[in-house]
This record gives sequence, C-alpha cells and structure tokens, in this order.
Amino acid sequence: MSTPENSQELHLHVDPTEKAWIRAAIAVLVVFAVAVTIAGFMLGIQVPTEEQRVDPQTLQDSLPWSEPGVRTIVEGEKYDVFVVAKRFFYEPSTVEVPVGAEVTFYVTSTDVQHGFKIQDTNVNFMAIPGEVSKLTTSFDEPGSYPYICTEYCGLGHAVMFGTVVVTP
Ligand SMILES: [Cu+2]
Repeated sequence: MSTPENSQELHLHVDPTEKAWIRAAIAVLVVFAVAVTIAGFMLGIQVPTEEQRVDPQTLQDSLPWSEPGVRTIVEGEKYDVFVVAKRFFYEPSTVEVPVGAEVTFYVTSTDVQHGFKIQDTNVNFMAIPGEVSKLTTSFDEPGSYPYICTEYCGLGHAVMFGTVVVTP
C-alpha cells in the first residue's frame, strides 16, 4: 500500500547544483572517450608496449639482436628495425627505409635506461634494459630524421643519436 510518505522515500532528492555537476562530469568523460578514440584510431597515436622480456647480459649473443638493423618484411612496404641503445650510441647508427613504408621499431638497452625519440614523428619511448619497446610508424616525407636519447644516461648522453634516412 502506498502512502504519501512511502512514495516520497522512492524519490532520491538531488540538489539542482549537484545534478549540474554530475552532468558536467559525464560530459567530460564523453569528451575524453571521443578524444582517445580519435587519437588512437584516426591520428594513429599509440602507447609504446612492452613487446617481450630479454636478458641484457646475453642479448647480443643471438639473432635478431646480434645483428641489429633493418629487416625487410615486404619490399617497399613493411620493415622491422631492431635498435640496441648503449652508453653512448645506438646500434645501428643509421637506419634506411623507403618513404611511406610501415616501419616497426624494436628497441632495447644493454646497460642503463635510455630514450628513443625520432624527430618530427610521434615515436618517443624509453629503452629499458631487459625489455623490448615496440612502436610502428611510417614516414610521409623523404629526408633525414635524427633519433636521440631523451633519458639522461651519463656523460655522453648529449652525443647519443642516430639517423633514420627515408629514401624516396
Ligand atoms: Cu641518454
């Protein structure tokens, strides 16, 4: 049986100001979800992933890390690039890939934490001993794209760089 008191209990009273803030919070969440979706699927922004774990002590005893560099998966279209970061250089120091190709970088370190940032691209991640970082990109314009260390790794940090040469 419903009495006026009972029916009042069923309606939760929310202050109009609080309602407005709840709506604003939901709107912000929707905006963030849309922004993340656009960034991830339309602008191709990726979060660097930990591809695999490796032993930095024995890393360069076997392939692919014993011969870091470019691997052609599909000529002119798809390439893998293996880069080893060390105090204070990268192996290899020059990487050559054709314009427009899908290039996946695998980067790790054998000593301390380094960075790997390719200028004028959204490739920017850490190279951590024991972990392989992976990111895929492509280059729309031919030219030279320096990659630099972005994590302070010691006295030679400032001279730690390499170059991606993008050929037409
Ligand atoms: Cu460094």
